[in-house]
Amino acid sequence: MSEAMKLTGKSIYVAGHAGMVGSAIVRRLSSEECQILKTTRAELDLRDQGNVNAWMAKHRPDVVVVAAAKVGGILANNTQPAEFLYDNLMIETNLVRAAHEVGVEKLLFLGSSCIYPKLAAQPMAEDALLTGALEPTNEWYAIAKIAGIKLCQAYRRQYGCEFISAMPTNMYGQNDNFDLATSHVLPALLVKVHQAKMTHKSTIEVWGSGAPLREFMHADDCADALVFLIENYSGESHINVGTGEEVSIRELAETICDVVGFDGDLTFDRTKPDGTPRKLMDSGRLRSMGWSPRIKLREGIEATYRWYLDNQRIIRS
Ligand code: GFB
Repeated sequence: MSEAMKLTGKSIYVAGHAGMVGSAIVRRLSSEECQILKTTRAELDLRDQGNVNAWMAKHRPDVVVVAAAKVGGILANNTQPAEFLYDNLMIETNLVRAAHEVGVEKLLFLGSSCIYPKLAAQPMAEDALLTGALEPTNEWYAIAKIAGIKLCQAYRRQYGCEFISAMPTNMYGQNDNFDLATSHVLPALLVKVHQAKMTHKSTIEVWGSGAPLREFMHADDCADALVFLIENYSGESHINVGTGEEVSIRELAETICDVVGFDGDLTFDRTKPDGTPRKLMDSGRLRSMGWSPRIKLREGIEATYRWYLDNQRIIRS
């Protein structure tokens, strides 16, 4: 850890501010006295190097948060490998290089727990990176995110840039993607269970065997950890951001049924992939710096369901 960075008076570019994590970061930063810079996809295509360079040269932010990414659940990752690799590589390389060119003070790059090998020892510590083969359903996304970590390390080593990386676990919360074909499991099951309740169905379909274990973190907890890292962490290693608690997909589905108030049965579609059998991160480094999560899974699911009910008309589904 280096000297703490104060965000007061800084201009902070949150790339990806409309997404689940980006919007949570913007909410979290609203309590700091800083200026938040945002760009919409229509204003600035982050895959376009020339436009990113020009935007960065004009606005010269003090801090950049790379929360923009092409993201999705297991099926989207498995069926759109080209975009998951290309879009993510372009977004991160354009932002990192442009940030260096204009002398950004600090940059935070966001990755994902899928950077670790499919069969990594659990819980997965930061040094498990590149010690084994990746999970095939998301290796395209994982390779792009590993390249992003390495890019930050390379600019730090060669040019002394204050570029750091954080690897959040599976996240959920408001502004998530609720489209059943492309979403992650938690929003997908919320929608399926809600629809089953409303249409008086007797079962809902869960993909895979229900046995995989996952660790879930509410986006607001994650945003708090990310701001903590910007303020307090400087180093070459990426930092894991997780809760340390895992549940099986079956248990998750049962909790969601309980929260929504649906007492039908679960059926398991085993033609769909399970993906990584277990994905629990060792977030000991972050804990030892003094940060801990606050939102329990059930409480976070309840809040997300309330948000979903209030925003059904405007959300992507
Ligand atoms: O959340 P999810 O799509 O992503 O799936 P991953 C987690 C588990 O939930 C898998 C099962 O075992 C799915 O088969 N599952 C059950 C479902 N029902 C459903 C459903 O209706 N929809 C979805 N989507 N899953 C992603 C990676 O992996 O995690 C990304 O592909 C990224 O690259 C992200 O790393 C955090 O946890 O398997």
